[in-house]
Amino acid sequence: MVRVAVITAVVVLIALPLTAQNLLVNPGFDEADQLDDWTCTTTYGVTSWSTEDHLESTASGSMQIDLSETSINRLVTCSQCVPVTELNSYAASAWLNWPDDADVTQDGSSRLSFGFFSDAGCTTAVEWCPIAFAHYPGNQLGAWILLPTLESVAPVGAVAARIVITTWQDLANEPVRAHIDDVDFRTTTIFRDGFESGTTNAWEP
Ligand SMILES: [Ca+2]
Repeated sequence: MVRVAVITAVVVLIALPLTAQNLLVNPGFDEADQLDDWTCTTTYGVTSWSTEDHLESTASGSMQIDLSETSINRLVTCSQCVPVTELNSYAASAWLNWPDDADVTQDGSSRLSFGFFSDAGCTTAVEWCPIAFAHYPGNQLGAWILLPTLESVAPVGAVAARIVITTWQDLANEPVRAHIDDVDFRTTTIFRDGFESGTTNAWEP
């Protein structure tokens, strides 16, 4: 009986897909009152930590973005710079919620994007990738939505990528609030041999 159980366990382990690790730090905003490792720039906007969690966990929260009604050109951009390997493919996704809150009118947009850079500090861009948009009206209030997953291959010379979430107000004098949670950026390349080395050593006959 024990032997059967061991064999079953081995089969299950073999059947599990290989998954790469999320390269972002603090992607789920698990610690209260902190947005550590995210770099945010704001134009008449405010970022804060919220108890609202994508999975309704009491042990985690999200990033809250507030755009006030009293100014123009309101915008918040938050990003992280992480190392990548050239010619590997990468995918990015994020969850967003426009809360159904009487304090905000909600007429805003948010976009997810990422770009590849030739330096570890993400200052010299090599290539920017397609963008995923969310917009209210258009999305359901108070519901978490998954922004469309973006995928792209790191070009030759890329050593880092910057993952960027930008949220802005579409109409003046209408305050906007958004929650961002469970941002994900990881390689989708499990095995790659582009035969750059001049050998086929990675392949078995
Ligand atoms: Ca969370």
